[in-house]
Amino acid sequence: MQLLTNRMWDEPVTENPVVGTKEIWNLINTTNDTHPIHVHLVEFQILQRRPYDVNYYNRTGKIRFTGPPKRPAANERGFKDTVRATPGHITSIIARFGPYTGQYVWHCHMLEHEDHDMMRPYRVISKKK
Ligand SMILES: [Cu+2]
Repeated sequence: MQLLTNRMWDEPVTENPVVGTKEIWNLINTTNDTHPIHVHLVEFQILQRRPYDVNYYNRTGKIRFTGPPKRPAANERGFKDTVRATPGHITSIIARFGPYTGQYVWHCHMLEHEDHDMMRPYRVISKKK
């Protein structure tokens, strides 16, 4: 089964961005498929895709890059709600989370994937006082 963050849909939230702040999310694709990853609520920009050693990562949990970062194509440089996470790459996106707090989802947009179980909740939380 292909999962996000190695977790099932109904497991506790693991991503908790603070409203109004920016986060970079690194999508580490360990599969042989391209996954169109869709994040609800926000529009994001694609920073780069960088090839890495998938086998080494699967063995050790550590990142070893195998080449330089690649900039997104011209048609990918605007604000997006979905990004292709290509195999063998870490795809980095940046988003400002808001304007609302609450619970949203992010998921692979391939129906067979999102249904089994490539969909995760995330929560935009209030500013810490
Ligand atoms: Cu997928």
